[in-house]
Amino acid sequence: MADYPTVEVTTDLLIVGGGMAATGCAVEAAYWGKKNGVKVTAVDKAAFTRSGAVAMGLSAINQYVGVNEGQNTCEDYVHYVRQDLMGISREDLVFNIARHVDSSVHLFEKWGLPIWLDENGRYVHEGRWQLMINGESYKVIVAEAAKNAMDAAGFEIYERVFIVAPIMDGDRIAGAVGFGTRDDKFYVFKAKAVICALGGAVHVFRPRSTGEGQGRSWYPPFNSGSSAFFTIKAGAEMTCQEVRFIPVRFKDAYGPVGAWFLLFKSRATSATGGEYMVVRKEELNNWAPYGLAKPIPANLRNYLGMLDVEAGLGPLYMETAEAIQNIAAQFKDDPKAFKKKMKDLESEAWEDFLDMTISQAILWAASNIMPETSRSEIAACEPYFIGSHSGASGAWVSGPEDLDTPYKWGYGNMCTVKGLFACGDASGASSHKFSSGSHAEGRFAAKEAVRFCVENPTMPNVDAAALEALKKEILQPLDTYAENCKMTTAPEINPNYIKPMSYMHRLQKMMDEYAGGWGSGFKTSKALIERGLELMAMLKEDAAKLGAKNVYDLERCWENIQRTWQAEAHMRTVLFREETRWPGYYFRADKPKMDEANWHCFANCKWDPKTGEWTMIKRDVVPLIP
Ligand code: SFD
Ligand code: AMP
Repeated sequence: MADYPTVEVTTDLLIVGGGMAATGCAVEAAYWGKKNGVKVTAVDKAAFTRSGAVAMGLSAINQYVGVNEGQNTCEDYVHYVRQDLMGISREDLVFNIARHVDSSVHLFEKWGLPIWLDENGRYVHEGRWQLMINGESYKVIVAEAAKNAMDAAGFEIYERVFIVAPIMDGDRIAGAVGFGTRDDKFYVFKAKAVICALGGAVHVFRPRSTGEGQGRSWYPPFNSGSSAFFTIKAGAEMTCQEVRFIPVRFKDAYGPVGAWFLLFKSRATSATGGEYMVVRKEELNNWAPYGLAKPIPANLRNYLGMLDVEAGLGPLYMETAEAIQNIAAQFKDDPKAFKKKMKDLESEAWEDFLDMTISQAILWAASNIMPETSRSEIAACEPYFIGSHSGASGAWVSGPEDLDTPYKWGYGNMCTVKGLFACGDASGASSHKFSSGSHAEGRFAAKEAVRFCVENPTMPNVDAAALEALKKEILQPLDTYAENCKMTTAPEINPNYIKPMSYMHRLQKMMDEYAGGWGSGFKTSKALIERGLELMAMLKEDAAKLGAKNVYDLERCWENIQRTWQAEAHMRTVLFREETRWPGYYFRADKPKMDEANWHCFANCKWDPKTGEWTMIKRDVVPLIP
């Protein structure tokens, strides 16, 4: 076995992940942990200050309810999410996040995040729920607060440790294992409770950006399905694994569109100039009641654009020039004011990208796009798994104790596995939490997890032999490579192992062609998924033959194995749900209609660690409020 010394860390509460949700966990756990004598430890595969989806920054906070300002109520937010997710959401979870999110935003501001203010000192809204920020250092600011809180409480953060898998004591969580990405060590974290906040999954499907554009994606390529893998492997019930998210973005560099649609009130059009949201309005009748209420769900907005593309009316465009001119038009009688407004709008347009998707600004510059004079191409991207944005995949977690909800089996945000909690992208059916809601949910989950530790003070048992076997399995790709790499002159090609890049391409091709990726026009069917699952079984056999040249390769190997489990949960659930509910995300061509009578429910799944069998489960959707 590769010579990796084992480092053992014993703690009470382990937080895995260091993104928006985990930083929320850290500030709250530090406070409650210190107060209650519960030791807290956090682990991130990167560095807290620049890890996860917000690494590059963001230009907006997408969830702010504004309860104090009397702008909205938490009930309004529940209605919004119910509508956007075509009726399928855990309203108890959505409500709980909504009632805590404003305080997270106020903390961000206190910690130094510049939120745009108008001339009356009020937050500038991008849309009803969204606030504009100067957010290039958003993650640094939020991470610093988390690090300070952990530090002040005397708790440790491990950075650059890749978490691979949970460790179990029967059906109770007992910790997690992983390896250092720079120090060639194997880490064993033993804990009474674990919060999983390992982000979403990118590059499960073939991306649009391949070849020279490989690695470019909307969501960060380093979010690779660790949350799904971790919770599935622990035996947790999962939900909404079919509800992937397809963002529509500026083409090829994935620049955000929210500011254009909401702040600049831009239109999106086909090549011939038709506005698909207007031209194809009739189509929305087929998706009633959701198609007929406002705001029109994100997947239906996507779908109308996709119909234009299918009809040969592509490319699609964001009418940036028209939108800018429309806003500046109010100053048309004052040339000086007009010029100034145009300049301001132009810089806001560029800043929107420079705050969060810098490569889009570079691409605009490189391709002579001037937003005030030329329109710019948009396109539906490849699918992503992200429980925090407009998708919904994640673990099935317990609702808050004080709410009247049937979904309660323990502590708030605890999975169906004792002691295992999930939040952010890792928890499902509670979409539209975004960066701020993920942080708020993390705070709530951490408080509950500390309570779990106080009320369940015995340390779980961990079988030493099982741990040693896990270590061997995790380091196996290094051994497989070392034993065989001399057998061919080109070490990339070898009959005895598969390199992680080749493996990833195989996974992505399979998902694209059989599970409705962009290459298949986002369409799939029972027969395609069944064939995909046959190929998946063979891919999983070959996963045991992954070869890693060094620790970086080892990380890539495990990221891809984790993606594979996310992919399998997705295919199984798409197969299970015999209808099309989210056209624009995916289309079951053999079941082209929504079936409210039979499928107005959650489609859950569960993998049994003892038998290796998957079970599919229907769960009722019970509204929290009328
Ligand atoms: O414009 C391991 N998001 C937006 N949210 C907003 O509020 N406003 C926006 O403007 C947003 N937009 C946006 C967004 C994201 C991106 C990438 C773009 C644009 C380009 C969404 C939010 O960012 C998102 O909702 C939250 O960040 C989710 O939080 P969380 O904690 O669930 O995920 P994370 O922040 O990515 O953190 C994951 C962490 O896990 C670590 N990790 N650590 C150890 N071992 C492993 N195996 C690990 N695997 C992952 C990561 O390092 C990271 O720390 S817009 O499009 O709408
Ligand atoms: P995006 O940049 O697409 O992620 O959008 C940012 C925010 O605006 C998210 O909360 C989206 O759900 C919302 N949004 C984007 N476009 C629209 C639209 N056309 N109508 C309503 N909400 C939108």
